[in-house]
Amino acid sequence: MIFLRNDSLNTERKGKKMRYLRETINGSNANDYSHIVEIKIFFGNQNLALNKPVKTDGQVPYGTISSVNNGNTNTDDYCDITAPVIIDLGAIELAEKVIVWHYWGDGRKYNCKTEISEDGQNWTTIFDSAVSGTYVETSQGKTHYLN
Ligand SMILES: [Ca+2]
Repeated sequence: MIFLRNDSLNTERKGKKMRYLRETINGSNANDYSHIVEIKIFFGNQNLALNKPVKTDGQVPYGTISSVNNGNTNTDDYCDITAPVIIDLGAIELAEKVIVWHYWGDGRKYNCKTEISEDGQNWTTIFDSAVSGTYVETSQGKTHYLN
């Protein structure tokens, strides 16, 4: 392994190109509801997803869909969805990591899948609880690195 003495020499950053993020939730071990608190998409310290257009083909029985990417990670700032939500960055961007918060107030675990796409047609799965297993929701959210 090579360690560079000067970080400025390391100009090649990791990441993946993406325009869309799709989050699918199928209830939790607490109940059948699918709650999203926040999704952030980072390059460096910039949250590319903040207040970008977000849509769903389903219903939002509780809350407002804008809470998905309004920057507020408080667990009470959630919406309930009946179908996947899609965030549109508006252009293809390089992203280094995605952080997802579902309702985290009581340590529950959601059945969830996170995918990214450049064109909205071809999707790459970056996390699937059916494959990787579920995890306890916390205030820190769940980070998925795009390497
Ligand atoms: Ca929020």
